[in-house]
Amino acid sequence: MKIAALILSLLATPALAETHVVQMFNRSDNGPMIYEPSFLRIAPGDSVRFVPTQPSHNAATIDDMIPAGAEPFKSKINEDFTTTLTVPGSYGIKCSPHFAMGMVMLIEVGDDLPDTVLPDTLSDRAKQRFEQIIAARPE
Ligand SMILES: [Cu+2]
Repeated sequence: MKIAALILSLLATPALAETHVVQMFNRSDNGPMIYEPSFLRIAPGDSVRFVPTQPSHNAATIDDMIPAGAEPFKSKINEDFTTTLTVPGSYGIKCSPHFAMGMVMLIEVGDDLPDTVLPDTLSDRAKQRFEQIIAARPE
């Protein structure tokens, strides 16, 4: 009986931090200049790896779209880049050369976050894309 309880407690141990893969495309089945997936909900301490599946993209945090206390980041064009997100909240991610064309994605770190606020500085295309992403995300 004691052994069974021990095994159960081991099984209940939280999973190790995960790495979530995001691919960057000039065009995917879902459209041009796009991150696949364009939405992630991850646990604090998980990592996100941005893979340049097609060339000429990067991943950078958008000013005013990262949680207070989180560290901004910006990968190099065509870099295979991994970052670990520890501060809970919503992170807006942009491709620097294609931001105005709406190449953005949203990462939610943690659960039960307040609504994402879209800054006025977004281009119309980026704003539209975020609105689509937010509308399509799971509860
Ligand atoms: Cu791009």
